[in-house]
Amino acid sequence: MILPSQASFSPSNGRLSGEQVNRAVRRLKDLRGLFADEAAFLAMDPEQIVYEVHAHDACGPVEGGLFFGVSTLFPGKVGQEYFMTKGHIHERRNRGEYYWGIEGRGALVTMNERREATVAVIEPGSLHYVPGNTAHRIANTGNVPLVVGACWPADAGHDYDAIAERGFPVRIVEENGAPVVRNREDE
Ligand code: S6P
Ligand code: ZN
Repeated sequence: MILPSQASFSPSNGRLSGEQVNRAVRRLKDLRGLFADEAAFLAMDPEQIVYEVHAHDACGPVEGGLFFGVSTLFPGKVGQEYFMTKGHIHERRNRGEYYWGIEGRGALVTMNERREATVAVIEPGSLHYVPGNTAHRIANTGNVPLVVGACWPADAGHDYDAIAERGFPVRIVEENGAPVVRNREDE
């Protein structure tokens, strides 16, 4: 039996299209307080789009279901800090997730429950497993949009508040034209 396709995915640029694709945008104003350089942040256009997430979430948030998404994070910096996603931990803490690089270059930053961080380079073809109980965010360290695919359990949920107060322990910043990892303890 041939089932109707609900969406299509472009392997070259990651574009998701179809009726059951949800699109969300996050603008600079949605990321207030995340970047180190508050003065630089306030000098920028708050309506500027920082990233978009297209998700095929047709099954709804059911146990055993899966969601598929593509995040497009535009290039840019606030001060010396690269544009990044808000970052979250899954509401159902033990839910993991796969990420893979499609286009552009960036960093995947994770933080476990002991506040230990890892940073991995995302590039076309890189594959990343984010275990459960682990907060995650991506940063665009290049000059072109960073396009990243993701697949996660439909009932995972997103908890932004749990990490908002103290944030991640590291920042991804440009130094002498190249990305480096800066420990926030050194700020
Ligand atoms: C969902 C997955 C991604 C992010 C997206 C935006 O579990 O990790 O689809 O939602 O990259 O990031 P954030 O932190 O704004 O949800
Ligand atoms: Zn996630």
